[in-house]
Parts: sequence; C-alpha cells; structure tokens
Amino acid sequence: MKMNNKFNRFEYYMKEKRKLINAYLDKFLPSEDEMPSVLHKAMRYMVFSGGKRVRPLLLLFTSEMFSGGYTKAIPAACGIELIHTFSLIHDDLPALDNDDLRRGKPTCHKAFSEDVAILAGDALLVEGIRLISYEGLNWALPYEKLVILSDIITKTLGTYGLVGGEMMDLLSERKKISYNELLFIYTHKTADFIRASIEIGAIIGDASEESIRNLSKFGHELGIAFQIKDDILNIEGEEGVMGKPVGSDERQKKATYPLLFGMEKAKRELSERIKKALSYIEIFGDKAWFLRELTLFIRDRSY
Ligand code: GRG
Repeated sequence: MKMNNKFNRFEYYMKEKRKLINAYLDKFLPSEDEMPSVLHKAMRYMVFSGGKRVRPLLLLFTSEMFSGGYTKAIPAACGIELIHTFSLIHDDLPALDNDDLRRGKPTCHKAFSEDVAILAGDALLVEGIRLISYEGLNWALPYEKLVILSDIITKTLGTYGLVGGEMMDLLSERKKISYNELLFIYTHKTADFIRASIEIGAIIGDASEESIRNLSKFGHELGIAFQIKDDILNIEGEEGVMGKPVGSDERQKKATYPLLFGMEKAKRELSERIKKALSYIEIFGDKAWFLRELTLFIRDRSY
C-alpha cells in the first residue's frame, strides 16, 4: 500500500507535540493535592477535557520554523492554552452563554459550581499570562522580548480583543447585525487570539519583521476562517464531539455567519479566507508546511 507522506508527517507532528504540550501543562499546573484542592481540580478538569490544542501548536511550530527546538517556546505555548481554557470556562457560565456541555462533558460550573468555575477561570488567566511573560519561567528569552509578549497578550485579551468581541457577541443576540459588526465579533472574539499565538511564536523564534507581518495577516485570516467553521459545525456537526452542543447558536439566537447570511455564503467565505490565509505563507515555502496542513485541517475539521 502506498503511504501518504504528507498526511503522516502532519499526524505525527500533531500527536508528538500534543503529548509534549500536555506533559508541560501537567508540570506547570498546580497539583490537585495542593491547597485549595477544589480550585486546582477544576483547573485541571477543564485543561485536560479534550481540547485540540490548536493555538499552542501554532505557537510552537511558528517558533520552530525560525529557530528550531521547542524549549524557548513551551512556556508561552502552555500559557496560551491556559488562557484559552479560561475563556471557555467563562464563556459557558450562566451569566454568559449558560452552556451545560463542552466537548461532550459537563461544563466547569456544572461539574463543580459557579463560584469555583469563576475562580478556576481567573486563576488560569493569570497563570497563563505569567507563563508567557515571567522572566523566571522564560530564562532563554531577553527581557525586552518578554515586555513585547506581555503587551501583545494583554492587548489581545482586553477591550480591544477578547473582552470587546465577547461583549459585542452578547449584545448581538436576537439582533440582525450587519456584516461589519459580525466581522468585529469574529475578529476580536476569535481571530485576535489565534493571530497573537502565531505572532508570539514568531517573536520567540526571532523571525524578521517582514515574516512577522505576513504571519500576522495569515493568523487573522485563519482566525476568521476558524470561527466561520465553528459556526457551520454548530449547525451541521456531530453531537457530543463539538465544543458546544449542536444547534445551541440557533436556540440562543446568536449572531453567526450561517444564521445571518446563510450556509452557502458562509461556506464560500470560509474557502476564500482559507485561500487568502495560505497566500500569506507562500513566501516561506516548505518551511511553513505545518501551518499549511493545519489550515486545511481547520477547514475540513469535524470537531
Ligand atoms: C480575556 C478577560 C477576558 C475575558 C474573555 C469569555 C470571553 C471573555 C471570551 C470568550 C471567547 C470565546 C470562547 C470565543 C470562542 C472561540 C472558539 C471558537 C473556541 C473554540 O476553540 P477550539 O475549537 O476549542 O480550539 P478546543 O475545545 O479544541 O480547545
């Protein structure tokens, strides 16, 4: 039988790097026996509940693309995943999306309680920022670089990023918003964080200014495509494997691309964004192979 080398290289890299990321997440997180035990149990419950690890994979590979090896980038990669986990915990809370299931399992506030989930999220956010920017954990990176990383991540999370995007998302429920308003939500709720993961990887890997500019544009397009695909899967996906239960967007009257502008248009824009994303990494040739493969994985994913 003829082996598909491309497929194997991608699958192998994903498997190995996920193993590495999980091992370091385990190392960086407080143990369940440490006080307050319930907080650490809730943090670990959500971090190890089956995430795809897309953002840390992007960060690690982008860094490796320029300077090889994972040691310099692993704390930031884990930090990004902790922050992502925080955003999911808070997104699921009764005051926000009020979801009972995430990745086919009870959400953090259902498995524990609302107060514990809020604090577990808070702790993951703060620990995540520390992993990205604290000198003691990033001994291989110069101080000036840590200041830049800290600026990127805080800007990505605040009112000009995730918080702003999430606020607009909540305000848009039950409303017929414009394409530009929808794009604002997609950009800040999802794409900014994906773009930042790639930029952080590139900076840690010592990429040139021009490379960072191209990767940043790639990250933006990939992030928009990621959210469009997520919203398509919320309608067409398989129950139990998706982030949120299938059909939850429609039940909650969420403003999403397919619900506002139709499935056909959503799929067309997904494929245009994917094409545009790939065009920004053409200059890197085979050096960017994993970014190319991951982009196609995101387009074709079923979970
Ligand atoms: C940053 C202070 C601060 C607040 C954040 C809660 C909130 C405000 C924002 C929510 C952002 C959010 C949950 C966006 C959705 C992005 C998205 C499509 C998540 C799913 O990502 P996957 O598929 O998840 O990578 P897995 O399960 O694979 O980890």
